[in-house]
Amino acid sequence: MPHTNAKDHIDAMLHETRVIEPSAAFKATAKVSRADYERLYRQSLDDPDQFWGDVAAELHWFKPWDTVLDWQEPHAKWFVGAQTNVAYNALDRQVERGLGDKKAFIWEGEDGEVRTYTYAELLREVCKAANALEGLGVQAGDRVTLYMPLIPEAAIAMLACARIGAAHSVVFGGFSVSALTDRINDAQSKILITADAGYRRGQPVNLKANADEAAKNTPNLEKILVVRRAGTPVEWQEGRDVWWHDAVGSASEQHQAAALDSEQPLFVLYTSGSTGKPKGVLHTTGGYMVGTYLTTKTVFDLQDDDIYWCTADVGWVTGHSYSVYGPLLNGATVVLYEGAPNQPDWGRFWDIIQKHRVTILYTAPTAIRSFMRQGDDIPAKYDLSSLRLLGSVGEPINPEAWMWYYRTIGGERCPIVDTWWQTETGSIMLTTLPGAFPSKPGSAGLPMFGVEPTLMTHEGDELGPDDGGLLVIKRPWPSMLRTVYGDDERYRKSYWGEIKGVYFAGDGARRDADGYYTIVGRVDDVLNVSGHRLGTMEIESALVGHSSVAEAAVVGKPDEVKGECVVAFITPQLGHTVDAKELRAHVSREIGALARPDAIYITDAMPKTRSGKIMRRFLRQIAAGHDIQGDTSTLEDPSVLERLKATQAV
Ligand code: 6R9
Repeated sequence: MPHTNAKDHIDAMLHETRVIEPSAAFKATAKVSRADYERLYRQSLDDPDQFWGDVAAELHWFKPWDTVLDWQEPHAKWFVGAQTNVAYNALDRQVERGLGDKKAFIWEGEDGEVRTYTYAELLREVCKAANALEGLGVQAGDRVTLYMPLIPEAAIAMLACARIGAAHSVVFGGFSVSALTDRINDAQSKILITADAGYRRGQPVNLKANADEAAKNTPNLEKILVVRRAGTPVEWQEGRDVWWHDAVGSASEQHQAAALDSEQPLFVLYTSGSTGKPKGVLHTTGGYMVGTYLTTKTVFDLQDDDIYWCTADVGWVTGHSYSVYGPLLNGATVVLYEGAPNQPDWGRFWDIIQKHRVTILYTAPTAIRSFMRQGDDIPAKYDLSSLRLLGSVGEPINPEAWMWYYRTIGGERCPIVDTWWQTETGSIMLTTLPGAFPSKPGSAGLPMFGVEPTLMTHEGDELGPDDGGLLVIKRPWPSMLRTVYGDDERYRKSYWGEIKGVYFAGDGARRDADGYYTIVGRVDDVLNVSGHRLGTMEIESALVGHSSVAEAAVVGKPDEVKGECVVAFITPQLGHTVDAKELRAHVSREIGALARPDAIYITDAMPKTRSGKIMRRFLRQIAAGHDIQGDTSTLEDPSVLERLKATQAV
């Protein structure tokens, strides 16, 4: 069963009995009432064609669909035969319905610079960027890699790709050269879009220098389009490198959005799995558009005058679905913030909320716990009265952090939506719609429209309430991943092959008598560090790639702020000494700083079974400082455990 959270943490969630009702005022204007939810949810399961057809009809299609769903397990096609364009729906449609002068983006740089774009302005920029990309030879069906800071050009580039039918592959700006290289090669991108540098905690991060390094080992890459963000010096390769302000700056403002097949790939986004290298999760056009449109509208109860802020970087799926596509498809005003939450100090988020009169805040538990540690007097200095709804995503939120968020940030006035979903699901799967249901701190809640979850054993037996089990989804939904890019076999095996006939999410969960799901954590070898997914295998293979390391085992350890942190056990190569500092730098180079081990145990032997398998469950106990529990008799040499317990981590 789930091992990723401390036992007390799970206990706290399972014994949490508080029920927090939305206020009468919130309910009065809410988009979806409890009765609406019950009726629509029923319809979404009983008559999915009607339900999804009605939702899709709120958007623009160049050609209508012949069939809503074609399901040949495990492959789904949604809105079969239809043609549409996500960027057209996000921009042109909004201008056509009179929202041209409404603010689409309010962007704030870490250095305090503010830029705003109306829908009409954003449409113009996206048209120019689409023309520029076509001028560089990008065609429908190509992949374009983005390696960018959270600047408006990142969203503009994504939308420009969507407009011409090229799939974007956004690589988080914190990933290393080697991670970038692998992702460019896996997607076979011919074009990379980057910036000279982005800002992180006041320091420029030289993205272009990393891009130059990656370009040495990416034979298919032809062009690098570079946004000037920081004004830092860059190396330049004539013929290959192109400035954004030249190519986009001189491009025409007229561009006709391509009428794309509903199943045209929209983006690839790499995420960690339990085995091997990261998987390129592939999402397509029509279904993803409908899923993010509906969930943004209902979960965030979007009203015309909301100022909506999702703090996720576009390098993660939350940034795709809820900083860019979902809110723009709904014509919302979206705040984007480039930098760190503690720059220049821990009041930065509250300052942004006060300044821009943010009404909806969507952020991660790890951020909430960091703020909580800084004390209540920091948020108390700011006017947070504009807020009316709060959201949480990325990892389980402990009830203590939930209550702090509710009281200190939300002033006991704002409902909290705890949203469970994944890169693979594309949009929110479980939550409590804010005006329809009470929340229970720590529990994600109920299924969204069209989502049919249950709990199962590994053998595929369904479990009743209060039995912890594996969270699965029993039928396809529009925004689900279509495949793993270039590896359909891996798609079949990882998602629809683990348990026959259902989608296996990789999470363990419980369900209470009201049908609320509480997620207790991953059941596979995936860690969740500050809301970011990392495969233990990925980190292990980075570690053994270092000349001083013979063998490595990586486990997660509960962490008060990050949720989980990385702990590595290392046996050195004969005749080598392990330098922990160097090893951490090595992992940063191989994957990125977020994968750097917090603690490293250097040992002469690992606890192994007689067949040579490392027993990670004992390593987790040691990392957490717990007593050894469980049967140690299968170990080849039980004394290894005693020696490990006496070892100091470095
Ligand atoms: C959206 C996103 C997915 C994994 C998922 C689960 C964890 C996400 C959660 C949550 C408990 C929530 N997770 N939201 N756990 N409560 N509200 O985070 O996607 O990066 O792919 O991570 O994150 O373990 O399986 P992704």
